[in-house]
Amino acid sequence: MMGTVVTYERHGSVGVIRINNPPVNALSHAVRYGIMEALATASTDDSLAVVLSCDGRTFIAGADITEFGKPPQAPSLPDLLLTLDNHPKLTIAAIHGTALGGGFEVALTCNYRIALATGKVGLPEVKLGLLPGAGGTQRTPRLAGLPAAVDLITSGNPISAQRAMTLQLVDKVVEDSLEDSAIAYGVELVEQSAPQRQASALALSLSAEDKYLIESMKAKLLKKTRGEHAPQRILDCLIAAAESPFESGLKREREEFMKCLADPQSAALRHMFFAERAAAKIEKLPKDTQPLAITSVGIIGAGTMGGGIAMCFAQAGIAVTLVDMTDEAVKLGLEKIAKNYAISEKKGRLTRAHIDLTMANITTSSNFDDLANVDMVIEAVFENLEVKKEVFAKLDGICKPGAVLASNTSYQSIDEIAAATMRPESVLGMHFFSPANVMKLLEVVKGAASSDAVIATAMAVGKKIGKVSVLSGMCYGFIGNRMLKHYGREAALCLIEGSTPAQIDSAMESWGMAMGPLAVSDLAGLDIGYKAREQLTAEQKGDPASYMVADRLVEAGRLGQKSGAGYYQYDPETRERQEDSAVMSIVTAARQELGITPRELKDAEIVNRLTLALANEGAKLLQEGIAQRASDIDVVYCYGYGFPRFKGGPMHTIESMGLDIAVAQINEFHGRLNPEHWQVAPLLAELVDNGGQLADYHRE
Ligand code: 3H9
Repeated sequence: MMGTVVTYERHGSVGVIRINNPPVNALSHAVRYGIMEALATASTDDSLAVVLSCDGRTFIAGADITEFGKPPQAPSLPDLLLTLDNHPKLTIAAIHGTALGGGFEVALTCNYRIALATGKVGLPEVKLGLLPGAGGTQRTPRLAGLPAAVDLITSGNPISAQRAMTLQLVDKVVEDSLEDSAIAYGVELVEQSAPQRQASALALSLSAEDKYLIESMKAKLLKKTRGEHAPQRILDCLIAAAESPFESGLKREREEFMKCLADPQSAALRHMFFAERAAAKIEKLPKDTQPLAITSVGIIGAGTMGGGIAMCFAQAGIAVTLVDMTDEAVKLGLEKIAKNYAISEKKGRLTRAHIDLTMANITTSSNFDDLANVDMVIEAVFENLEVKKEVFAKLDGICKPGAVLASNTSYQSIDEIAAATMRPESVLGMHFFSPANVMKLLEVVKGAASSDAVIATAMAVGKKIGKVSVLSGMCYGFIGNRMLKHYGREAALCLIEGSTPAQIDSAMESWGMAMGPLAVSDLAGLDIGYKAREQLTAEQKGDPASYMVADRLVEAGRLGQKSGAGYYQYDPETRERQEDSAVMSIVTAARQELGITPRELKDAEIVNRLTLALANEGAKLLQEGIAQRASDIDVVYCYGYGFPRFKGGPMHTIESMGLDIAVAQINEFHGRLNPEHWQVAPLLAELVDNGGQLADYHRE
């Protein structure tokens, strides 16, 4: 009965409602309907208690995210939970895997909760721009108290079953045999005449301390989750939980949930949820492709980048051999790693025992021959093609057959690097972002000869070390840096046309970017771009208006944060940036030299120019097949370049503004600004003509 996704069967005096909706038992319409039917059956049979449990790898992991935005189908989750809350029999949730979101709300509505010790519970809705919309904001504080509820719901992070028991969100934890234990627990509760405990009936009030906590959390979250709406709405619901009866609080929660659901921020965050998962998939990869086993890695270059990469692997339990030219260089590299870990220890993020174990995974050497037996090598030396080719030729003679040879280059040709070896099929790019131990993005760059197994291996290793990996085809700068060039150019042009560094950065930061483009340049070091331009011809450098100010700053000794000044002056203690009239003098002189009469630029023009420059180039990359799908580009920008996830990345941004509007704006820039910079990407024009969407575009 109940169809295949939900079944109901009797185990003596206990009825068991079992959900089987792989992969994560999400609360799709069929599941909600099935549970409703099963509850109806259980209410009329002679069972004394009802256990709700799940097949497969997890308890219900939440509402079915694919159903959001589609016409609602009864029963809604709130209606289902109303029935569950008022069920005549004693109800018990049996939790394994991850009881998340609506799934945990189902469990919280049951009278009792039993969990496997390995289980986790949480309310991650905030990560989707939502809030728990089926009583989670009202039941959690009633069971666990307001401070714990604030923490759980605003962070969205899951907690262990044990911790949940401490917080009274779970009543019993067992090591194994969950369903049998749940049935036995039901019998035991009935025998003890245990009450049908309803979280909705528990009292909650708002103490002066709670009020203070919520107010301070509001201010803290306003800063930390700058621009995001859901965290503030969550706190409003929690206040309502404490200040009003359950039914009114539930009504408030429903209203706020519906606001979140209709908010473009949630659409963007849900897009990112699926984008991250899609990015892991390699199109046209033969099904039988097996990633190679990677248990040891060699990293060449013990500088900031190589050291950061070494930390990622060591933390994942993979043996690392960190190699540099001299003993002194590797010693310095190792010291830097130890210093980074010491900071994490001081901040309470890592324990000394964990750090010691991690550091034990790293050995150092100044002899390349020590890489003879490693499964993978990642080269992180100076960004120079000739140097990289030399390194790879050397590795070719040393490494065992089948070892994966990866370059961490940000720009250089993987094909030329691969051609320096006799095994180009083993060579590819693995582009980490600085600081490599912090930034989540990994661009896996496929060379013309890279084998399927080698690509699959790099993607799998990326996942193992906690990165979000995105596959990129070969072009100068790959996905991220090729697009960045256009973003940086527009920032520089806005400055010289009449803006200031502070206006440009704060326009982008208010819009949601983690850091404005000129502040980022200061952080990275202005000398890097300067040196790169020195290698280029005047034609390759492009419009002098797009780099003259940056050149002049470097020539004046302003290299960015590292020299205490760049586009800004930096406080030596706090590193806080301050506007500097000396910069505007340089800008004014450059304007005069180029014959530019400054004009006033609106923040909206700055934001539009910078985001459209990114997206237009992104569309070109997509049509060229450099990116597999539009959402991969969004993942690159959100995880590698501080693009706000709640805007969903540059491609989602233009898709949601309307591609026709985006194209019209690019055409307006084409007419008014440098027309060479503003050529509509042919793909965008095609999609507008035939009413297509970026999200559906797949290159044949
Ligand atoms: C909510 O509950 C709102 C309520 O408060 C109120 C309602 C009124 N729906 O991540 P994985 C898919 S909001 C649909 O690779 P893992 C996923 O796309 C929801 N699909 O596995 C993937 O598909 P594919 C609150 C979902 O083992 C496949 O399942 N809940 C959902 O690494 C495997 O996923 C959440 O936010 C879903 N809810 O991690 C939890 N979840 O194979 C979201 C997953 O085609 N889920 N899929 O790419 C997760 O955090 C992780 O999936 C989980 C498993 C930890 C469960």
